[in-house]
Amino acid sequence: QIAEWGYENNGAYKWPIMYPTCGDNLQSPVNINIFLAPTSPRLGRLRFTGYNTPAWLTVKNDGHTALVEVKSNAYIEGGGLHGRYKLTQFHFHWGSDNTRGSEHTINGVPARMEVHLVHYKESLGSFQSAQNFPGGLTVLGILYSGSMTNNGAYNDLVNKLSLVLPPGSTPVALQPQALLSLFPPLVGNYFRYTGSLTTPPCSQSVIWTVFQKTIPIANRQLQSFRQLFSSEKNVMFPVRLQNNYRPTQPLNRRIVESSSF
Ligand code: SG7
Ligand code: ZN
Repeated sequence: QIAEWGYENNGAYKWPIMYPTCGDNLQSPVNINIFLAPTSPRLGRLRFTGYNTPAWLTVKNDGHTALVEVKSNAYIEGGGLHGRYKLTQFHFHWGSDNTRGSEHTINGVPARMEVHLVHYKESLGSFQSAQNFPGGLTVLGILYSGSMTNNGAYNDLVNKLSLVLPPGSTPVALQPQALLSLFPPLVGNYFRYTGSLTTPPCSQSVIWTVFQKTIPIANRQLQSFRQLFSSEKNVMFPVRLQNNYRPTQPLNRRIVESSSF
């Protein structure tokens, strides 16, 4: 029987055995040293279409993350990207406590959660075909920071997580919501590098954009993510889905650049 990939028991270190690309040299996530990131004149503002009007969203627990599928049309272009990219889903990586959880780290420091907005190049037709082309995918990453008060934009999502606690549960509709209300840092400065999916098969097809500003989130809201169950099982007990982040990977010859506007 083929064991499924996961995060438990240093899971990420075993991925290259079954998924050789995970051992390749353009992998994600990475640490971003903001003092070493040169500003690139190529990296102007990203342009967003359909991010400001209410989007149809559903949330599910896929066993590895809380996955929000986007049923409305939302696109990005500009910001050094070639062509237009369509948003298909966003999902989260979080920790068991506030000292860890994000995949990217800034100056060596992890954040408590990170969201990934997954886009594929529209001209390649579908996510499936785009994921095998260099630059076929572009993922926007935003980190979260602590807050004493609830982030109201997340109330509906957080409440509905309680309806998808088991892995593989049916998707639940969210109230239609403007994406920019969930992700205000999207309009700001960002870092850019070339990398991969952070889960198997670790395809090296992703142009990564990580934003400088964070999104505030209250501890009790984060706790709702930590209540979900993982698709990984110990012999007898279901395990909570926590620390579903991959450790940072070597940059090798890559340079993380900074936007300029
Ligand atoms: C999460 O991260 C899911 C995956 C995603 C993976 O496990 O969101 O999504 C699906 C549909 O399985 O994998 C192929 C893909 O998008 C990796 O995405 S990430 O690099 O942005 N973390
Ligand atoms: Zn991700």
